[in-house]
Amino acid sequence: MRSQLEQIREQATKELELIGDIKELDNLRVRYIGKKGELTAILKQMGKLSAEERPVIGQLANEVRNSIEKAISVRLGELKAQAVEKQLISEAVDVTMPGKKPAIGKKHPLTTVMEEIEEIFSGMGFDIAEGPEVEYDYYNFEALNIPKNHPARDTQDTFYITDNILLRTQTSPVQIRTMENQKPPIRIIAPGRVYRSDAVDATHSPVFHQIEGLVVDKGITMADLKGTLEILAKRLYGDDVKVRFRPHHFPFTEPSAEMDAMCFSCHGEGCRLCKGEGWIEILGCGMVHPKVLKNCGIDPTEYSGFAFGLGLERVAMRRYNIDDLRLFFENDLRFLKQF
Ligand code: 2U9
Repeated sequence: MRSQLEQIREQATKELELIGDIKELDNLRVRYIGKKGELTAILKQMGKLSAEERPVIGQLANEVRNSIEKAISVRLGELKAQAVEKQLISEAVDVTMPGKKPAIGKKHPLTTVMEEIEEIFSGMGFDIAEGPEVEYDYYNFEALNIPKNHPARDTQDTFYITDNILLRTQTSPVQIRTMENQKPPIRIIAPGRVYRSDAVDATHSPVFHQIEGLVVDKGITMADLKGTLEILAKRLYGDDVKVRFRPHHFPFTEPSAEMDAMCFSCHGEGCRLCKGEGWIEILGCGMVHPKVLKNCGIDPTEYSGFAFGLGLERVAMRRYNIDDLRLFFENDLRFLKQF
């Protein structure tokens, strides 16, 4: 029995050296010192021994068990260290490698200018209102004092879905809807996409963007209109910009006007940029027509208002010196990356 025990110790020690992973190591432990292991099998035969031999062999068996346990734990430590080392090597990061620059997109120039104008009006206490691009004829034309046979329908020809549903030609329907649903005081801008049945060229597109504004309250006058729009011009083009208001006609405003800014390039002398005029047209505006207020259930004898509208593409073209409107919609990265 003594020699059997010695043999187990020798064999286990030899095998341990060959073991390559933790699972194999556990199998070995079960095989030698587990409940059904070789050492236990020998101890079960202790009954056959004499009373003198039993404590001696018992002590030896304990020694063998302890030494195998110790060797297993040493080997386990080695295997764990090896595994960590292997993982460290496989997961090593070469911090000297050049990094990969993430491809971060940019804002479209129209978005940048739109947000800038929204911010100017937010700063003056305006809310931003939105509405559907597919509209009823009533909201796009009729409520705005443009009945079926009005000549303005020619200049604002659009895409019809049915006889009375169309793609909006202006964002004005948003203001009509707001007036229907909200009591004055009203102070909103309506930015968004609009549609017209125009052929594409350097200055026309069947899809473009407008920002319109509406203020309705008691005692609103042309002075409020001029003051507000002059602030817009100064914020967009600098404090020294000079503006003028020229009489005009729109069916939905009375009186109506167009606001020009003195040419930034020639300061009124006349040059290529302003086509010899000395002035550049910025927007259209006017006092909301009493009929339009009435159409929305607002009493024109009690309330008055002003409105304005400007084309976003034209503002952005001036800002970035772009001479072809199509560039905004072609999504050519060589163009877009410049902003
Ligand atoms: C309501 C009442 C009045 C909005 C207005 C203009 C003048 C105007 C054009 C500028 C260039 C359109 O993009 S463009 O082609 N717009 O000149 N727009 S007053 O007047 C309104 C709007 C809503 C209820």
